Amino acid sequence: DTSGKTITCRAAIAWKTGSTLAIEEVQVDPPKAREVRIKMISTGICGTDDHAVKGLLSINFPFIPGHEGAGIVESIGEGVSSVKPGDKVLTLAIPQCRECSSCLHPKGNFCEKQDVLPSSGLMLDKTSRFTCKGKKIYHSFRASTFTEYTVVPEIAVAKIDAAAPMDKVSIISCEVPTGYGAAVNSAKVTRGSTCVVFGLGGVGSAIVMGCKASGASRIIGVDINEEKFPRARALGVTDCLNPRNLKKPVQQVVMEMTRVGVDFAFEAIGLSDTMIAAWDSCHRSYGVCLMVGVASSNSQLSLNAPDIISGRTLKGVCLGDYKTRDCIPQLVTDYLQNKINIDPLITHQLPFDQLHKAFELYHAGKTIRCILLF
Ligand code: COD
Ligand code: ZN
Repeated sequence: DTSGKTITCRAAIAWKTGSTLAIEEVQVDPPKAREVRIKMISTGICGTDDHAVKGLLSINFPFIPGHEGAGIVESIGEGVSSVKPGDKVLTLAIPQCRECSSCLHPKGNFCEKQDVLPSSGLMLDKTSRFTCKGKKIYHSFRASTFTEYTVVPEIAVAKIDAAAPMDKVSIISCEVPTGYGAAVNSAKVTRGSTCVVFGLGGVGSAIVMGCKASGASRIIGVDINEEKFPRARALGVTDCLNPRNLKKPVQQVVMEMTRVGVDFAFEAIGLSDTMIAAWDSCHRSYGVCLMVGVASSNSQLSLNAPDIISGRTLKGVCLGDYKTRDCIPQLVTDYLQNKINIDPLITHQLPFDQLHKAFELYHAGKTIRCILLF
């Protein structure tokens, strides 16, 4: 029985900005009050983790990356009531405290207890549960899933169906709600509509799935990596555009293709230029532009101000606007009941110790999602 004891296990540490991850032996403290220690079973590699490791987000080093995780509760701290040891759970990059302004609002999901923007890398009591070679190691995004064991606040844990296949459902912790949810829940894509999706990586592919499931009749996919096109077409993309092979700005091409602009535009890259292109691709009166990509810290977005009056909607969205603990477990159940199929989003599965190979495949643009298995 490990409960109440420090666990020594393997974890990946980002020691400093831009350095490659190192798999190290770490000490994981027992969970304090209202915290949960989880034995990780699988974790996805999300674009946001790569951004974080490269130092593009405001985050403290050294830290243990990863936020898209599925695991089993190993032990719980005092006062934890929503999960117990042995439960299957997902980690949540955006918690749901059920007490703050966002949680109490009918629409809000960006809980005040989140630790993404900015990221302190600390638990709610402002301390860390990880040590390596005597040094304090920071957490990331209330999760840190590139480790055999992690500690997270209870408000950042979603209990899921006991029948969930744990080697796959980790992507329902982030990629699926972020992408699919942006289309079906935030934008509420309408039947017969025209959509454009900038970025056909993991999140963009999940957006395409959501547009297709909502009955969009035309889905334009934009990516600079044409290797992403066949898979995107299989998910429902009807037209593929590579901005690097166009003679005109991509938004102008989208305008010409649709004559009036799209009903729904999604940005899933995290760059200001593609955010502006998405905005400019929208119908100027009723178009809706959803910003899904996480941009680098301190980057700015500059839009033509007079144009805004025409009626378009610009909306940021995180995790599909889902109140995470309330809604994410249902996505797992929907998957088990064949209402959504996440399988096409998973292109690779590798053992945790092949983390470097997984990042190489990601950087080479070969993956939609690579899941690491513990
Ligand atoms: N033009 C067109 N396509 C581009 C460009 C460009 N200039 N640059 C890159 N791309 C393509 C790449 O070829 C790739 O196919 C795709 O964009 C990006 O996909 P991935 O697979 O690298 O990244 P994802 O899909 O895993 O991650 C998406 C984001 C990178 C947008 C990332 O910001 C993110 O994870 N957003 C989710 C935000 C969220 O809500 N997270 C929850 C809290 S962390
Ligand atoms: Zn909250």
